[in-house]
Amino acid sequence: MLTERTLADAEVAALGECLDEAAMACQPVEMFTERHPGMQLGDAYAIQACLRQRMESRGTRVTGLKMGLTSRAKMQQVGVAESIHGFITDRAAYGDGATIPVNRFIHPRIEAEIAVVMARSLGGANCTALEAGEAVDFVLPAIEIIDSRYADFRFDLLSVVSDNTSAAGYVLGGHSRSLGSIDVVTEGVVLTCNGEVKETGAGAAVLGNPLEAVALLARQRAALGEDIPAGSLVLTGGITAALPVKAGDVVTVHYQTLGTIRLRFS
Ligand code: OOG
Ligand code: MG
Repeated sequence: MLTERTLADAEVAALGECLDEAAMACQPVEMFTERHPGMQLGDAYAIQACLRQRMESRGTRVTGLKMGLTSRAKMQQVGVAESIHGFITDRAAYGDGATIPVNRFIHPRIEAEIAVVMARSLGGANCTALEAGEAVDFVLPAIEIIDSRYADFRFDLLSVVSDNTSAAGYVLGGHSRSLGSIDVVTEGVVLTCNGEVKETGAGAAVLGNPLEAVALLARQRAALGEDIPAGSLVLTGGITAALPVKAGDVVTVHYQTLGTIRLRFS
């Protein structure tokens, strides 16, 4: 249940503050679920909402939403087998071809993702992939930069939801395409680092169809009394395992029809 809660508001606020400060200081914190054994998924989403309020109060604008742990490769990599969602912001957006200092993060990893922009709002407890497709304006290739605020990138379901699903940055690039002109299920992706192929996959890795991830996002938002607003950018989740990056790395993600995104880390 996404709304079930046991923590007091003051505890939720304190945990939100702890994660917010960890991200700003680039200092990892210990996972806190052991200290709150009765904590529920609703508490974790409440801590995430608190983080969002703190960022918005500093002038950060939410640009969209992201799904996480929507592919088997991702679930196996972090040992959490449930799809989750978080939010993304204007301060975390980088341009294609950017050079990004790794010292802005604790232990960054990159992910190849298919992104969509919503033409209209989408909601509903029974939202389907078909309805999701009808609400999509266009499709874009994306790289997400994730950076867990927990030591050693180790967490459980409630910790990672609280930590805004490790969201830390994103890059859009390539070409935008209408849904009718691309098959997001068979869209292939090749991720390279320093000229070496590191990961390969296809859109189908994401819940069988990235539009299933958009529909699941709508259902999860509905459970929280929210929708996916019109105009939102939605990252549908990493297709392959995430790749850790270090200073000096040059990474590219080639999409079969959506084009290529390049990044350098310094
Ligand atoms: C959680 C975030 C997962 C994705 O695309 O699966 C995520 C993590 O792996 O740290 O963004
Ligand atoms: Mg991701």
